[in-house]
Amino acid sequence: MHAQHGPVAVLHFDAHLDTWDTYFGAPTTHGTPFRRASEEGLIDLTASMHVGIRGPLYAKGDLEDDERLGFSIVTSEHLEEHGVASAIERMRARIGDAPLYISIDIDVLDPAHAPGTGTPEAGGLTSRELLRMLRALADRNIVGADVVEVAPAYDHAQLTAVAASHVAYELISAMAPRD
Ligand SMILES: [Mn+2]
Repeated sequence: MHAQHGPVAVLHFDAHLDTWDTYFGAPTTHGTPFRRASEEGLIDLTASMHVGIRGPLYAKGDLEDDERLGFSIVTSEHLEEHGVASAIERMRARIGDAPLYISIDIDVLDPAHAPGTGTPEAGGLTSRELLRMLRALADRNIVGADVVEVAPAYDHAQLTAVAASHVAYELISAMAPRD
């Protein structure tokens, strides 16, 4: 993405920051990708954002590091207190017209909506809230996207599969108007 577009705004939906330096002692894991990307200069430090954060912090400096690495945060609590419209307003203001990469960890959803994932966290978004936010981004300059952390072995009644497939569908639809 960077090779084609330069530094991209990363809009990261997740319960967790994923900007840790190491995770279980390893520098390249599913808890560290955005620190590595920021260190490599791949991310637009003025336009990136996490949404749905509520997971554990491991060190006092986690939030300061995260801000230095280029992210602002819409927490799960902010969503409850101020609603989806406020979150959308903050996202759109932060992203502007930067080339946008959307990364969705399915654990951003509450385990009631997506139980099939490796590190579930209570108190998350509903699938309705997530889909509405994605639809509100269709006029942004989306250059790429991913949906990660779906673990079918932990799924029940295909709840997670249904949520993740609709999320992917919305992402593709949001990108469709571009040529
Ligand atoms: Mn996560």
